[in-house]
Amino acid sequence: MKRLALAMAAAAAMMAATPALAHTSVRETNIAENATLARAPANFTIVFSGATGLASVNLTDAAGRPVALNYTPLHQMASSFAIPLPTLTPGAYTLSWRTIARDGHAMPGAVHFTISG
Ligand SMILES: [Cu+2]
Repeated sequence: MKRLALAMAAAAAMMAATPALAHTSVRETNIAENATLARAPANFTIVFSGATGLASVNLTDAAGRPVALNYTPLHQMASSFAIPLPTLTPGAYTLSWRTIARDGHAMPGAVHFTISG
């Protein structure tokens, strides 16, 4: 068991060290990290460096409570996505997402922002 655990740790380390050729990175979002906005834009837009699968998008408030989003992940890869945002009351929010790269790896990302009202 110990040998297996070591082998798995070594494999994980090798995968982590592999250049992320198959992965896309976030090129642009219309909400910058730590932005303070008077009100939320109609859509959260996110552009990746290449086609990727957007598996999930979640919005939570300052207390960590989920805020419902009217967004159904596409079943196809794309390099940009627009997620409709509801009207948001003043406060701090976190938008988080998970992309699935062509090689199947999940890549999380998030932006934190504040609605000043
Ligand atoms: Cu990968």
